[in-house]
Amino acid sequence: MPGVLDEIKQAVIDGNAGAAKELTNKALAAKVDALEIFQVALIPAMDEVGRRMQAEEYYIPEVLLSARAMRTSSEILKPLIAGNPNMKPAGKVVIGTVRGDLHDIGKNLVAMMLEGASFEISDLGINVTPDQFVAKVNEVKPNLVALSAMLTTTMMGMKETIEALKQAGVRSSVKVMVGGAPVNQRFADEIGADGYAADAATAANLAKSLVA
Ligand code: B1M
Repeated sequence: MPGVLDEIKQAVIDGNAGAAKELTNKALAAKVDALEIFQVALIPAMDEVGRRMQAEEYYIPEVLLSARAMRTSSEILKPLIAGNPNMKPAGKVVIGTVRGDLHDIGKNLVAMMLEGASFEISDLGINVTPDQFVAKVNEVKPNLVALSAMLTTTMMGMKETIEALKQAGVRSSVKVMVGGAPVNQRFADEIGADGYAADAATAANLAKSLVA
């Protein structure tokens, strides 16, 4: 049923959560497989949103609307997909804004793009201490730890978190990705991160390549 899948994809790209919900239910009523909706409509839609963001055709409001539409549809699909052996998440990610830092808009965008790229997300929120990152890593055994910072005064929290992961003996079992306005590739290299992304769309692509 390619027509309705194209329509769902377009609804997500357009950021139309109402249409995404209605069309997802319509597709399910027509016996379209939930996994197929995910793989053929939702993931390609978020890929396109990422492309538009990088091309500066989409800005934050459009991305937030698309992410909300994607979530509306994926909340309907997730219970139907759970247990399907073909539904492999791209990987698990523990994400958070580092200690002392209360900014979360960019971090949330990154989390949404990663979710759109079919990563399983554990979002620790803001003001996350190195110990909290370590505890979550021990609990969920992620492939990737994603650290966000928006202040020059908090970016060293990324280094401290990497050190804490080393101390806890789990650094080699995860990749660490960093980002946020004051962060750049040089800083990422200096603190021993595995990757740096300048924006949410790049972060999703980087995450895919880091866990590949
Ligand atoms: Co604050 N703030 N703020 N602030 N704030 C900035 C960051 C600042 C640049 C403003 C300024 O002075 N021009 C400045 C930092 C200066 C510096 O350190 N160099 C600043 C300051 C100083 C402060 C306070 C200290 C102000 C005060 O109290 N005196 C205070 C600190 C509080 C704290 O954290 N302890 C503070 C507080 C706040 C609010 C709470 C009021 C609010 C945050 C609300 C919230 O997040 N829920 C706020 C806001 C909104 C901003 C600005 C205006 C906007 C930030 C934002 O959300 N941008 C910001 C100025 C600005 O940027 N114009 C500013 C939109 C967002 C989508 O972009 O976060 O950059 P961004 O995320 C991008 C990329 O950076 C990247 O992808 C995202 C999407 O493309 N990215 C990643 C982010 N994380 C990533 C992780 C990755 C990869 C990419 O991988 C893991």
